[in-house]
Amino acid sequence: MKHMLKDSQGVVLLLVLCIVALFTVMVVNFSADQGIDMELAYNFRDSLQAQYIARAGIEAAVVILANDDAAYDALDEDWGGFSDYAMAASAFLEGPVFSGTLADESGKIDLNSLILSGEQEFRVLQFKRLFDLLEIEIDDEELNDLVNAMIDWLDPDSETTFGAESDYYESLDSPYVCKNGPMDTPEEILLIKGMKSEYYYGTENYEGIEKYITVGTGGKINLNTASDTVLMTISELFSQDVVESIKGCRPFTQENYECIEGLDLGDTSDEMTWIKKVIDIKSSRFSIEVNGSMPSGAQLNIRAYLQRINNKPQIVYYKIY
Ligand SMILES: [Ca+2]
Ligand SMILES: [Ca+2]
Repeated sequence: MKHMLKDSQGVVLLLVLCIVALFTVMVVNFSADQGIDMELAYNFRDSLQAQYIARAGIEAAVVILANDDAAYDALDEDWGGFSDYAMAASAFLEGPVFSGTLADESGKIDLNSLILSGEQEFRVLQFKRLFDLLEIEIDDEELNDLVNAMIDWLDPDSETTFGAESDYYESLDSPYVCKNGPMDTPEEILLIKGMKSEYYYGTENYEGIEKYITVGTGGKINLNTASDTVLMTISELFSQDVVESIKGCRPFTQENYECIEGLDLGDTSDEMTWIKKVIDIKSSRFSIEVNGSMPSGAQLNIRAYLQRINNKPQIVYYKIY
């Protein structure tokens, strides 16, 4: 709750103002509509209001990130307290509830980076290490096949390199074409040959990869926000001790990693060159999930991705569900 002590009133006020402003418009409109089927009207009003609450949350996230220092990104900044602000804003609304999360996607593994030239060997190892760390029940051959199919899914050509291209996907009962380009959402991995829903969502025996993967970040890992598991996927050199040291150094506000113990950054090996290339202290992409709900039970969720382009957050993906 440390966020609530720092500039929190301004952010909470922003959220409340966004929501109340939209609410007022809706209430005025519906007061004039008497004489029609009131129950239908109330249902419609509630679901529309839920949508406006959620939309206000997205707008608030954009404003918070527009005012954020883009030089570094860490959870002690305003955006890191978004969930707390949402809770505080709901307290002002007396009935309607607004909740949401704002997360740094650069704390996760970017699937689209799997085919980056010069890095593919390390990217493949990183992806396989994730399955290993989560103790996902998949054998080496199946994991190899999955990686090859992912490479074919992403690469622009239609030549199968031990994976699968459109000729395979078009032969399925519900056929579709191979993407041959970057994925738009991480869930797209579920379309790829060899990927099973249990690997993605997990089972009672193991956790799935869902919360550790992303797309569109460019592949850098933000040391300020990455989970222990994601940090350990970077290299075998990221032992539990190194991970603890990284967490002790947070927040990194400059690209100065000397604080980290147990990692010889002066080493000139390929492994260390890769590590230095992949680690970062900032994010280019954030995800936001918001829910607006009314006392009647009407509710609506919005998921959006915000890409930071020239230091300005822009919505690049938006889905209402
Ligand atoms: Ca920042
Ligand atoms: Ca291809």
